[in-house]
Amino acid sequence: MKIDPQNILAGNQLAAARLITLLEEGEPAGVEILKSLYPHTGKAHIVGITGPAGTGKSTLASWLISVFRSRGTKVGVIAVDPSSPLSGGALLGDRVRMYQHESDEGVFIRSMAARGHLGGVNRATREAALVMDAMGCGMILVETVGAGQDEVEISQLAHTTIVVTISGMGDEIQEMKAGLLEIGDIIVVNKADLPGADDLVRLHEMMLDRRQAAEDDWRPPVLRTIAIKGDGVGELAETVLDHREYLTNSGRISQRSRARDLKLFRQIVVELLSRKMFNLLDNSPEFARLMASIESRAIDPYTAADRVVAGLRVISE
Ligand SMILES: Nc1nc2c(ncn2[C@@H]2O[C@H](COP(=O)(O)OP(=O)(O)OP(=O)(O)O)[C@@H](O)[C@H]2O)c(=O)[nH]1
Ligand SMILES: [Mg+2]
Repeated sequence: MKIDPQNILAGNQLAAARLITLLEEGEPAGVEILKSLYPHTGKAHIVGITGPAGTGKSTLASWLISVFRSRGTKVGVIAVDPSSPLSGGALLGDRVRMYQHESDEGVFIRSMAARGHLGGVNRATREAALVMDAMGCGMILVETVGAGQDEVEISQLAHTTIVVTISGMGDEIQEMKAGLLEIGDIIVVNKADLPGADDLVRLHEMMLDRRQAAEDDWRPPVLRTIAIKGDGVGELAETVLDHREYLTNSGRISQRSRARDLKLFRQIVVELLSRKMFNLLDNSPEFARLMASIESRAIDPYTAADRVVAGLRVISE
């Protein structure tokens, strides 16, 4: 079915959902539409919400949606690999609240599979964010589970990264070593109704103290929330807006956006190159011989790959 880019610009959710599916499937038709939408993007503020599993990211996201909606902002939500068995496949933990959002034309929710990609934030995620941006979503929330490797990627996509932690996870120190805190523009200690929250806040502050930073740098605020009750979520939303203002005033917002676009560009180049290369290689008798040699163990895959790469100029058109 044909997708009219005008419908997406007008905020049509069905058209947007179809386009995101095309993009996920890597359909060239999707990319053509995205090209025409691109000039209308660049206005959304992208907020990453990351942290270990079960810390309350979805519950917080749900509240943020409510707060931003009450200000009349259109909100897009991307849940990368929603894993919580609690949500039973629904996107956000609190199904009742989500249900309310789902009937709200100003909220567009999409879940996406990380597809084994280490980063949890793959090209399709970036593209979904572009589609939501073109739809007029002023805020885009991207929820990912921070498992230790993917923090950097979410922080490259997002303008503002919220790191959600809870006390009593046992491996708190481990998590900080892994760099989760490093990427947070805002650190949240959620489940502050449970014991140990104050200690964790102090621990986070201590880690931040040790971080060498320039005078005018943004020091990530450490906020306490009780997401199940909505405590502290208003302040969290305010802090997101403060951070956006800081980024705008310091000129860092364009830096982050540029870095994001360059990252996407590099991903696209890699994908296009590898597709093109394998198209060419599949028709190459030399490549077929190398594959046969690997199968018969006449050559090791490393040496074979070296030969392919060394011969690359041969296949350049
Ligand atoms: N006691 C307490 N429980 C909370 C709080 N916030 C969330 N929860 C509960 O924690 C559980 C996980 O919440 P989610 O919002 O699904 O957490 P999540 O980080 O999105 O989980 P994943 O997406 O699976 O990583 C749910 O049972 C929530 O009701 C809180 O402030 N206090
Ligand atoms: Mg979740």
